[in-house]
Parts: sequence; structure tokens; C-alpha cells
Amino acid sequence: MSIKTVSTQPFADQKPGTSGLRKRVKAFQQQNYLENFVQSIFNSIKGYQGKTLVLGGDGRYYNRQAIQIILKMAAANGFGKVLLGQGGILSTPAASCVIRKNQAFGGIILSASHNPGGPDNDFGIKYNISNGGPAPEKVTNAIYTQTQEITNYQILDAEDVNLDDLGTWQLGSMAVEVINSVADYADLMASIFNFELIRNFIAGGKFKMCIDSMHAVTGPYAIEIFESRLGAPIGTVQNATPLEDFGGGHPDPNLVYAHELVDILYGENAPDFGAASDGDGDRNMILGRKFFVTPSDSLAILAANAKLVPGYSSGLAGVARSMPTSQAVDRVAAELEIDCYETPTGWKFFGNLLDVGKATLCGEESFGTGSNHVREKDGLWAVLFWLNILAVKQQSVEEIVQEHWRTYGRNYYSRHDYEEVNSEKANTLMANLRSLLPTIAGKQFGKYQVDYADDFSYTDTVDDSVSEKQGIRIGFTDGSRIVFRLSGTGTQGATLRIYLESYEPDITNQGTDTQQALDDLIALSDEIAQVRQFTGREKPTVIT
Ligand code: VG1
Ligand code: CO
Repeated sequence: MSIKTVSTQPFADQKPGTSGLRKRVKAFQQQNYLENFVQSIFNSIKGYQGKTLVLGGDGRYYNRQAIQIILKMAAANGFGKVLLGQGGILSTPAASCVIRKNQAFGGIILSASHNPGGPDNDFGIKYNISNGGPAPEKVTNAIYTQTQEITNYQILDAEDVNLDDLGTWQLGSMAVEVINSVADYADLMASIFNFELIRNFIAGGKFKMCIDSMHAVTGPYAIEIFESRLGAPIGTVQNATPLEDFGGGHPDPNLVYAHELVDILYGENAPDFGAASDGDGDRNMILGRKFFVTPSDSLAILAANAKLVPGYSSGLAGVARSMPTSQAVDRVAAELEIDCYETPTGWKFFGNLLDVGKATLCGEESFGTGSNHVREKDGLWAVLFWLNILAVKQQSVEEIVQEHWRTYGRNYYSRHDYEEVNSEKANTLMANLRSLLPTIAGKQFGKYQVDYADDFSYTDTVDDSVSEKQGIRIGFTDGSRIVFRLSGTGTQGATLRIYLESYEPDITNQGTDTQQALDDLIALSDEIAQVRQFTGREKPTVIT
């Protein structure tokens, strides 16, 4: 087997976004496109010769082909070993778990998360560092620089590797060990949560639940954990076989795309609990019977009840949330007298806080929660956390949330997305908004007075790195906020995200419909940013 050096030329569009490089499958299928990016990862990291790389993906279309290419390139570039999820499957949190458990040098995860899959849809690739977490900006910037300078890549001239049978194969001087995709992750979950308690709770027969894997990667994990280890009835997990095109669906666990599960939880004889995960298994949606838990509330409730879970029984060191996430968790942190950190959007910004033990739980409004057990957000972990709390408290999901609001007040919260907007128009909207900031501070809009208006800039408290322009936020004196930012994960045009939040301490006003409660702020966001005018849209594409 010989190592081939192939000459190539840079592609201009290989800058990683919020979570790696995401493009249409067709873009990745261009000659040398994937190879360039992979070689650029290897060129930007040092000291991996003879070391171990973890590799796997969410099983979407092009996963298996990409894995063959990456294996041959890892071998040609001098890695000692690749730990590969069986069939090329590893959920994002499981990949993080495997990197940590094996003290691997790093990992490559193939996913475009909640974006649809299939030949005409999306694919993605992301590099994770030795702590198991997404590469920080200094690494992704270095990768990007390499993509712009690349002249050649190295690949082993070899037969394809058997991805499907457990065992160790030789690829040149590198070993490929095909591992069980689920076992290490399921063991980690069993070490954090009280499986015996949850098992008895489910076995009692009074409590019913439904888990939707949306034809994506969590299927095998959810079956092993909920049905095999926790004894939930067979069929508790639906849409459990990962498909290359996710059954033609959009594997995004929210009220819009997870409608199959929503119909069940809002239908007749609805179960007590429902949950869904996204394409790569790092997101979660939590539902009670005819009840939806806002992700920001979920984070706050997990933090407030963490002591009920064995893995967190000694308390939390601190919590962290992304800037646009609601401030519900801040109130819990204040009550617990622990620190609460506010970071830019994207899990990579939590890594340092978790590594040095400043934060134990982290979360994002985009259906992502996680903890220091891995360095990615973790969908099934959040589901288990809820089950553990439910089993201890013996209350319904709705009762738990309402009790939380009574104690801490309710943060009404919603995100309005305008998808596939013309990029130029979206950029103009943001530039215009930015130019208004100095004049907005202190201004009165109806009943709202602006407290602050800025473009969020973050200084990492551990390594002092600075990330600028992370979202425009307008805060009002009553604690309400409007945040505007452009998505860094979309593959078509621009996606404008508008995050809206208000705070209601009065129990008698906590039962309003969310969109109604945020009515004035929604109108105000349009007035200030001229959203309809710039986007040419009358309403958002998706409201969560
Ligand atoms: C979105 C979410 C962000 C999340 C990111 C990756 O990013 O808003 O909170 O971390 O997706 O999640 P953006 O830039 O499009 O707003 V995942 O499940 O796609 O790995
Ligand atoms: Co995801």
C-alpha cells in the first residue's frame, strides 16, 4: 500500500461555522473538496503521529464514503489508530464520550445535525479536540487558513475498510478498531443517573412515555438505554432506525418538525412524557402531556433539581448559557449562589468553563443542554435527567414547570427564524441595526425603555480569547430582551434569528400564550430592525 500525494487547489468557502463545515452533499462530492478540508485539519494540528483519532457520524447520506476517505487520509498522515463507530455511526455526544474515555488525540464527527440529509441535502464535518469538545475558534481559524493555502493532500492507496464488523483491521501502518457505537455512552449514562429508580418508575406501569429518534442517530442508543436497560416497553422508541435521508424528514426536535411526537403528546390518551432528538443526537425536546418545555426553562429546571440526580448530588460548581438563551437559569444560579456564565452561541465556548470546573451544567435555547460528563450538548442525557427528576418527584412535567415558575418567575421566550433570506439583505439589516445602536440606548419605545444596546463581545475567562460580533442585543429596563443574529449553520442564503424574552414574576400572569405574552416585543423588533422591509417577508419561517 503506497501513500499518494495529490495536488489540489483551495476552495474559497471552507470557513467553519457555529459547528464545523456544513454544505450541500453535492459540494462535498466535488473532487478534492472533503479531502482538502480533512488535510487542512491535519495540517493545523501538531503532535498526532502514532496517536488515536475517533471517527463517526450520524449516518446521513455520504457518511460511509466520507469515512473511507478520512480513514485512508488518517493512515497516510501518520495517525496510529482510528476508533470507528460500527457502521460509521457515532452520535455527537457519544463521539465526545469515546474521545475522553480513550484519551484520544481528537475526533472527526460527520454530521449536519438537524439539517435534512440525502443526495440533495446537507452534509457536515467537524473536528473535536482531546477534551472531547468542538475545536475552539483558534483551531477552526487555523483550519480555515490551511484551507486557503493548501496545495496537496496525502491519501493511502488501499482497499475500502470493513466498517460493519467489530474488530481491528490494518490500514497501512494504522489500525482501525471498529467499536460498539453505543456501549461506552450507555455505561456513562448509567454512571450518572439512578437507573434502578427510573427502571422501577417505568415498570410501575402508571408512567407512559414516547421517545422519537426521528430516523436519526439516537435510535440505537435510545433502544439500548430506554428499552433494554431501563425496561420500557418495546416500541417506546419510534423512528429508531437511522436512515440516510432521515425518512425524508427534518430531524430537528421542535414543535414544527417533530410533529409526529407532538401529535401523540397532544392527542387522546397521551403519554406522560415525550422526547425527541436531532440528527446527531445532541439536541432534545421535552414534552409533558399536552405540555411543551421551553429549552431555556429546561436548563433552569435541571439546574434547580440537579441535587436529585446521583451524578450531581454534591451540587453544581456553576452554570453557563449562550447569550440568546433566556435568563431563567440566571435566577436559579442566584438562588444557589453559584456563578452563571454567558457565552456566544455554539458549544465550543463552554469547553474551557467545563475543563477548569467553573461550570457543571450548560445550555442553549436551541434545544441543547449538557454537562461536564462530555464536552458536547447531549440529547439523551437531558431526557434521562428529566426521567430521574420525574421518578424522584412523582409529579407531572407540567406541575414541575409551573412550580418552577411560581418559585423563580416565568421567562416568556421565543425564537423567530427567517430562513433562506438573501444574504446581502440580511447583512444589510444587521449593519443597519448596528449603526443604530448608539442612538437606541436610553430610548423609550411605548412601555419599554432601553437599558443597553450592544453587539455582544465575549472574553473567555480562561484563555482571554475575544470573540466579537456575537449578536446584537437590546435590553430593556424591565429585564426584557430582543437579540438579533445570523445563523452560522445554514447552507442556503442567510438565516436571521430573532430571540425574544420577557420576565413575569406575577403568578397570576404566568398562564398567557407565549406569542401573545411577547406580542409587544415582536412588534418592537420589527419596528427597530425593519425586518419585514429588509427581508421582504411578512412572517418568520419557523417559530420555536
Ligand atoms: C445553531 C444553534 C446553536 C447550536 C448550533 C449547533 O447555530 O443556534 O445554539 O449550538 O446550531 O447545534 P446557529 O449559528 O445556526 O444559530 V447542532 O445540534 O446543529 O450541532
Ligand atoms: Co445537533
